[in-house]
Amino acid sequence: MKVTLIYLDQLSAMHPTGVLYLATYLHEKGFSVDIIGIDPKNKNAKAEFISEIEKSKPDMVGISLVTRNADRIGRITEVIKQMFPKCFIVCGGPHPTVLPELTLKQNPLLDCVAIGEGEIIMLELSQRIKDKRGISDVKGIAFQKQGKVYFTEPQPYIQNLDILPFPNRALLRIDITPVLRSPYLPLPPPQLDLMAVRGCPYKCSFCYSTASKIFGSKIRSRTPENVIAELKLLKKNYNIKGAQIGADTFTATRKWALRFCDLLIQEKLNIRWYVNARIDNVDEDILKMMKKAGCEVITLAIESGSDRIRNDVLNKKVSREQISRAFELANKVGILTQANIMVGSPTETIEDLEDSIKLIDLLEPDFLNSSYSSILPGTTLWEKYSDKLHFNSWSELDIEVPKQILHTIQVERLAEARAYLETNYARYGKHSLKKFLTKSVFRNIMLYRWLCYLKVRPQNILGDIYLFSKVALRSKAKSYEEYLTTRKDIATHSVF
Ligand code: B12
Ligand code: SF4
Repeated sequence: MKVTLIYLDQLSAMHPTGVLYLATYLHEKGFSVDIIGIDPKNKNAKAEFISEIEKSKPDMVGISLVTRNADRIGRITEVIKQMFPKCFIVCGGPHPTVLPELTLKQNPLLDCVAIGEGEIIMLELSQRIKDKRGISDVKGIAFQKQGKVYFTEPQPYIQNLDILPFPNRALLRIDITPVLRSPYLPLPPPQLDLMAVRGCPYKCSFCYSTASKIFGSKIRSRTPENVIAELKLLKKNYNIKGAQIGADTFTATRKWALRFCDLLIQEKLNIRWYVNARIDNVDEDILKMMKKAGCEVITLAIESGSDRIRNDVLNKKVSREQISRAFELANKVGILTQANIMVGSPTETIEDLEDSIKLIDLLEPDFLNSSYSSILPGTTLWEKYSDKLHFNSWSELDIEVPKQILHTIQVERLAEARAYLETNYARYGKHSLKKFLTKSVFRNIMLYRWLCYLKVRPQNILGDIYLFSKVALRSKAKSYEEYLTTRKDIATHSVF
């Protein structure tokens, strides 16, 4: 019995954690598993896919799907069914989880869709297919029969996440060096990411309820011991020096975070790490402990400098005071900060946008991640505003293509605001040189990173310098106002 899992994206920047979890779990349960990555940007993708699937000879295929790739599965299922008419095809991941019925209706060749956490669903489906039994009693799926969609009972979440084996990257059967040395994270290479926690109790309108439909609104953590064991294994297998500890909100369960840091200090693994945390649940003690345990960078999601947009529209529920305090404390303990900011949220005005820029200029984060404020299916924003969006295909709902935002502000103006912020605060931003000269933590992490590169890939140091000269030296303006005066073609008023 052969199961083939398909993931759509470039595999060179980060690994598909969900697919790796599914593949490893099935492999451990005795199934033969293949992973095929399809890079939609590759011109030869179709030919390469045909050759891969030919070699794979699957009895069952599982496709992992985010919304921006949802138009592609029609063609993928056609190829599979033409080559292997008896092959059972299931699709899971964020898109079918939030739009199960529509995914089935738009893709009649799918045998079923999986809703939410996938390990148990995949195992039960594989066992049924292997034993040639029906699937209608498998919990957590939806399927079509004579044009009608049927839902089974929800699949209960796995309560003890420690039962899951660590994602086995060898199953990817590709060279993982580019990921180990990716310039993506501000950490020393080799670096990898792992997922420590599942579930989120918050209700940010641009995300809720997608994340909670996948993993529930209750936080389920692996034990700190189990996460440390995975870090040790990654250290042994890949000699990692940097790690991203994935958790929707690392500090949300304070006791867990403290225990994790404590163990990491005892183990002396010498791994520098990076996490996301919510502004409203960091304090000095926990940040100090994190720093002591090797945390170098923390992402704090501000999303908007306008209180109205941040709290009333995006439902982030964090105050300006909490934001300032969180950045102040991180600076104090010596953890580098990365700010997440979104532009183009529904009802955003020029004044709101300028509030965001002013706040960022005030906080001076060490790194910055900017994006358009996406309205994606399954979210509260989607329920409220999707009828006002103008898009022709799912592929247009990509956070880098501003079709999934309401254009209350000219898109050029939004792009300029992002460019200004990125020019100043992204890793190779204008402020990097100042930070390199004045901030020892920033300097140390860059020097350490270059030291590691010297051993594994010296040409990357030149790459860093090139990026810095390209980004940071591009803008000469001292303030946003001055920056805008250099761009007279940009309208300075809201569209309505
Ligand atoms: C980390 C992350 C990333 C990382 C890495 C992703 C990775 N390692 O796989 C990066 C930065 C690369 C990324 C990129 C993007 N991301 Co992202 N990302 C996340 C985040 C925070 C966690 C994902 C993760 O690793 N989860 C851990 C694993 C274990 O879970 P999982 O992948 O969901 O898989 C489980 C289930 O979904 C299910 N499952 C998944 N696939 C399948 C397939 C089958 C057959 C079955 C049965 C089950 C199944 O079973 C898995 C195990 O339980 C989520 C938010 C969240 N909390 O889920 C957003 C999220 C998945 N991302 C999102 C988006 C929009 C994107 C981008 C499109 C953004 C962009 N334009 O660049 C790209 C798309 C990349 C891609 N092709 O998948 C959205 C998706 C929304 C949607 N409707 O599509 C999410 C849900 C955030 C949000 N709330 O809006 N992302
Ligand atoms: S954005 Fe983060 S905190 Fe907000 S609902 Fe999504 S996962 Fe939870």
